[in-house]
Amino acid sequence: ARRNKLVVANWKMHGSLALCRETINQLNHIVQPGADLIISPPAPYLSELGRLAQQTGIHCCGQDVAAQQNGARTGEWSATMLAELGCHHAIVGHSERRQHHREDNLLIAAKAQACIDAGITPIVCIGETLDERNAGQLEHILGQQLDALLATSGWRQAIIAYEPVWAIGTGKVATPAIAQAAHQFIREYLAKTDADAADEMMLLYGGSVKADNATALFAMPDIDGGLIGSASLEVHSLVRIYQAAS
Ligand code: G2H
Repeated sequence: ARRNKLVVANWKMHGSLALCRETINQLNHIVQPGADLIISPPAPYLSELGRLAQQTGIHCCGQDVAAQQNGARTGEWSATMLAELGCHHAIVGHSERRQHHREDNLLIAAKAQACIDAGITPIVCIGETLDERNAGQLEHILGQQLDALLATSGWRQAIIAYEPVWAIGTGKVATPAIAQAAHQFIREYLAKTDADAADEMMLLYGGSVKADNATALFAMPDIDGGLIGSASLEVHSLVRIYQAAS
């Protein structure tokens, strides 16, 4: 399949209204049809970012979402609400959510399905820790994470982000070959259930992507773009990473 490239800027708990304005102002001029650009700011900035991004081709994205569409759940927000703001995507299951908020594969799958039910695309994060990789558990861990997603009715509409935990925020990027091997495993694993869907689904790499390593990563056949953390907070480097995808 000819899949578009996609760059997702995950600001995590960083940024400001000024960064929303600067990012849209700088990226607005360079977005092109062949490569999509999505900005995922902290939830309080989504409304303003969505407003600024109107008619630019840039989209906003939640960093998380509840598994329910509404209810007595202080501190959470739903996929329906993100959709109302004009978000087309939400990240779910980021390793920081798994680690700090004890999210497990079942909850993450429920969040992914909640997105699909509300008409937005979940960006489902999976990946192994260094201990798991060293113990030869890579395929087992990815398989478990994927099995939970495959049990949902809407999995074919998801985007998957492979983020090896040892590469997140550490500056230790996976080599293009290591990342490609994991992506190929993921695509082949999905293909066992539906080969056509697996061929069309976007698989993003995340973990210490920078302006100077993005080109080689994005050139890999099963890497369709990136989920960018710290490098997305500097507009100049986000511009270069986007250009590497386009
Ligand atoms: C991985 C990534 C973005 P960073 O979490 O999701 O962050 O690029 O800072 O490693």
